[in-house]
Amino acid sequence: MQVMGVVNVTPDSFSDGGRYLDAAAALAHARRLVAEGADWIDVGGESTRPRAEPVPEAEELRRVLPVVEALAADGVAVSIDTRKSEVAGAAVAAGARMVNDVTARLAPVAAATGAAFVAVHMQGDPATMQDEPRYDDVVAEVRDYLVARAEAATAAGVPEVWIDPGIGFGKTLDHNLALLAHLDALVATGYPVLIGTSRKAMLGTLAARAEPGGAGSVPPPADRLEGSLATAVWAQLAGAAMVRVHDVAASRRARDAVEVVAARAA
Ligand code: HH2
Repeated sequence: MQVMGVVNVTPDSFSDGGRYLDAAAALAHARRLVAEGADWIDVGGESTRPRAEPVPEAEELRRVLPVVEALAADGVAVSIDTRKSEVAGAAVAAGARMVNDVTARLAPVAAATGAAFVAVHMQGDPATMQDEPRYDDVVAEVRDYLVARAEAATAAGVPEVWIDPGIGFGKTLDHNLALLAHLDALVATGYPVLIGTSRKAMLGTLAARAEPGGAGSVPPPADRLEGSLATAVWAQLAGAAMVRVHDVAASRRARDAVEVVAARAA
């Protein structure tokens, strides 16, 4: 399983907003994640957290392009996390090799440029997605949607298509847990599966519940490492091909430890 390190060049991302807004700080952080063992760096210039403010295209380009360009020049495998085709296209021209799109609509950019493409499932959009998410059968609906997007992307000429159930994107805790519990349904599609649980709200809720008496306080995003690692290892054991994480060193060590045991079991 590969590890993708998150670099948010944003003022408002839910866990690290504002820390790497300046290109030099973002680049230094990305290089640290590479040194810690990240296989990919996912660069984003617009938060997709619930109720995030949309970012104008010129501003998003200004945030991400210098970071993408410098990392690509280092030989780093860079993914661009965007919902805008112009940003995806410019980032690939600057050296990004993967388009990570939570709207699952940017396959044409990947097809035209030869980049890999991640189709992510999201119900609604970030402005409203957590208001009242509903599914009859969340696992089947997410799987069928992702397979349809992946087939369309392949038919359009995308050379490498990934699928991602979009943990927290228009999903309740129960929906997220059902998707994690049945990751095998996504793995069985044959498309490589990417999972992003790192520091997300569901882990804060679970951590609070796990305190004695079930009445703990919700830890802030940076204090959700245990849940992030546990769910990354869960995804690894279920056959996920990559996890998208903020804490690369710890995730990579956990991944490696599982691989050592798995090799012994083989
Ligand atoms: N989650 C976030 C952003 N991009 N991309 C994929 N493929 N899968 C995910 O689960 C995913 C994603 C949200 O996390 P983060 O980037 O840390 O926060 P924000 O959107 O607030 O910048």
